[in-house]
Amino acid sequence: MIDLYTWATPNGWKVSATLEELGLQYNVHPIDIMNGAQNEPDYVAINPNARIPTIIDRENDNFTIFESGAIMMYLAEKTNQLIPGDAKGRNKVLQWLMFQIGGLGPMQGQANIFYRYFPEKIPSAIERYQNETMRLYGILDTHLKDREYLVGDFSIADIAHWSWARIHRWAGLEIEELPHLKRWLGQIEARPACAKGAAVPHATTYHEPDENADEMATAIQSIVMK
Ligand SMILES: N[C@@H](CCC(=O)N[C@@H](CS)C(=O)NCC(=O)O)C(=O)O
Repeated sequence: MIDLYTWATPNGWKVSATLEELGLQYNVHPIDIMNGAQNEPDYVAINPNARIPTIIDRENDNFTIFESGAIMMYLAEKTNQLIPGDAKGRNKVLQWLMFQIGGLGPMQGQANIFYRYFPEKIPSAIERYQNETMRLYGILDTHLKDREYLVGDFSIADIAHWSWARIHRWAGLEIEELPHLKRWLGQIEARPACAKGAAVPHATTYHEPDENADEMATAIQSIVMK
């Protein structure tokens, strides 16, 4: 059994969707980041960065892992699924996974911050991070032009990018002009396991901001400004 410590955000979905796709049994421990649960000493003891997600693999000497990408790699390697069996294929998945961890995640995260949460609206900061996120979406779109998935069969690289790109509207971005990205997003959204993972620990409306968006943004603002 695996213990998953998470909250309803893209980095959390990366792991819950991976667990669902792999059909692994797991217990969910919600870490309410809006109320500072990530900073509690018991949690920081398992995640020194005080961020979600974290897992503990009870079947492997309580092996504890923080950083969503490292967790995804561990789960894929544990099961030999969602990652190719050959060295080059594995490295290709790692390349796209790293591209998400070092590129899309941080850039879209900052676009969210300046577009949604920052109390002062700074047009140049919003533009910078929205433009950079769109540039990265464009790279994914071009790559997906001749491919169903990022690397061969569906893999953890797809789950990682989908978890972020699915909430492009939360960053104020539309992808109508990126047809391959749009097609791929729709394909993954339609996978029952991914949809289930994206509702852990509870469903959200980040992907389709509604009339509650301002209220959600104000609540999140408090953790961003700390
Ligand atoms: N590099 C980390 C980033 C994790 C991260 O930033 N998690 C966010 C939610 S998406 C969080 O816990 N935020 C709480 C806070 O900012 O205090 C990973 O990929 O696991």
